Amino acid sequence: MGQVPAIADGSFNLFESHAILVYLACAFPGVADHWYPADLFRRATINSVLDWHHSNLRHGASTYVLNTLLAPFLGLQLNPQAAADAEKLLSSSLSKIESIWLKRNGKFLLGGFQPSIADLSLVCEIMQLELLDENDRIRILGPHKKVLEWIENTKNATRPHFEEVHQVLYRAKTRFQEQRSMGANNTNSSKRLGLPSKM
Ligand SMILES: N[C@@H](CCC(=O)N[C@@H](CS)C(=O)NCC(=O)O)C(=O)O
Repeated sequence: MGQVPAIADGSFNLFESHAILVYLACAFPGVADHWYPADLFRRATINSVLDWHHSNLRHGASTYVLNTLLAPFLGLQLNPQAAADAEKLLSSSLSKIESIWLKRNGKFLLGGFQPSIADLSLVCEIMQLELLDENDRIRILGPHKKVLEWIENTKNATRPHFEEVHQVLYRAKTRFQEQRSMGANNTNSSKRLGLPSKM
């Protein structure tokens, strides 16, 4: 497919992030139940959050980051109208996460005290906002205190792996910050920023 993420487990190849998460949770007996519970209702709810994610949170976050930052590095033009529309979808998605799935007292989605693959997928989606100008990031995320708390809970629950897998993102963030402070964030060479070819 030419897309990331993708995995190869022996001769079995798989793409699509959510299919990969479900496969990994089911393929290895040692994976704790809370990641993708055997209980039919909890599992079905997690599946519904994962499906919702793609056309809401992901669509909003990735379209916003593309049209405010990444487009020139992919040979595309920034589209302010698409960015404005995406910000609305992103903000309403963050509000829904708070009012529907973080409304209970638990530390994770669906009121849980341990994370599931839905926490991993949704928090990792939000992490791309780290690349944004700080003012934009605070404007979008600042009003969502429960979301900020939940991101920290997910980081803490998955340390040190969380920081390890986000190293590429943090390096790109530093490069963007350097470019901004040099007043030269209009470069059109992803190589100069050391960005991975697929982000
Ligand atoms: N629905 C897919 C989306 C994957 C996706 O959009 N991958 C992007 C990077 S974030 C990609 O590989 N783009 C390169 C391309 O499409 O050629 C998933 O959840 O895995």
